[in-house]
Amino acid sequence: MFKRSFILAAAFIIAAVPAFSHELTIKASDTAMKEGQPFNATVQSAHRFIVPEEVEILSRVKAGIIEDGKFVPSELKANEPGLCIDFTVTPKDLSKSVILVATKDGESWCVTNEGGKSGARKDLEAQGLKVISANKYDKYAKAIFNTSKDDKNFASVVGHPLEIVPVTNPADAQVGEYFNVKILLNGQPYTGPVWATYDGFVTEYENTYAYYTEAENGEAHVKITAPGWWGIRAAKAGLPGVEGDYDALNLRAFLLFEVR
Ligand SMILES: [Cu+2]
Repeated sequence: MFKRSFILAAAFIIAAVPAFSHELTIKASDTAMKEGQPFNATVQSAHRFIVPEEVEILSRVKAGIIEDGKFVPSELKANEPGLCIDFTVTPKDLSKSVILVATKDGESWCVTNEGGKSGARKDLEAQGLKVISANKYDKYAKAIFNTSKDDKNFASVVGHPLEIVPVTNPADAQVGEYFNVKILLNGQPYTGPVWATYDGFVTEYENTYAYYTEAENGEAHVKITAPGWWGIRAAKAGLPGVEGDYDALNLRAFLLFEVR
């Protein structure tokens, strides 16, 4: 009897866990970027792109600017009414494109007989819970601003474990043409699914993208179909976990850029 109700409870819990988790993106609050002046942006977590939906736990998130190849973190502020996290950067050099990044350390997330719980598998088991699965979802977002035709900085690799790097200069992106990217998984060419969408494409439905392709040997090609802010996404599930903490590591990456 216990066993049967446990299985039923487990089946219900698994069904109740969304197939897609929140994705991490970056969106500007200010329109114009000026050298040496504060520029306001947000870290967003949502199922619809790019519509803010949830304020992430601040301690798990980092966001800021890449300067001279190094990450300079900004102070993060929870924006409850805006359902996002606010941060401010001060770009020092607008002779080249500017890269903003956000990362989320997902920590271990367990599906248990008492529902979804944050925490290491061994700690939850020590509390008497039955852990059905333990996953870590780490997320990486990178947004490119102030692009120009003679710039090379747009193609900088910032070193995220899963990273989408433009091959096409965003300043050259055009409706009706391909935008080429390379995708790196721990520095090696990624093979797997790639989704893309643009701001405003679909705001009613979750997890709905304008474009799908698959990267082969780290190369993917996205046909641009509208002007505005685009997001290209890659995901890698089932990487090795850490014994007692989580069974599998899952990586998600978003690249954001504007097609003018
Ligand atoms: Cu979610």
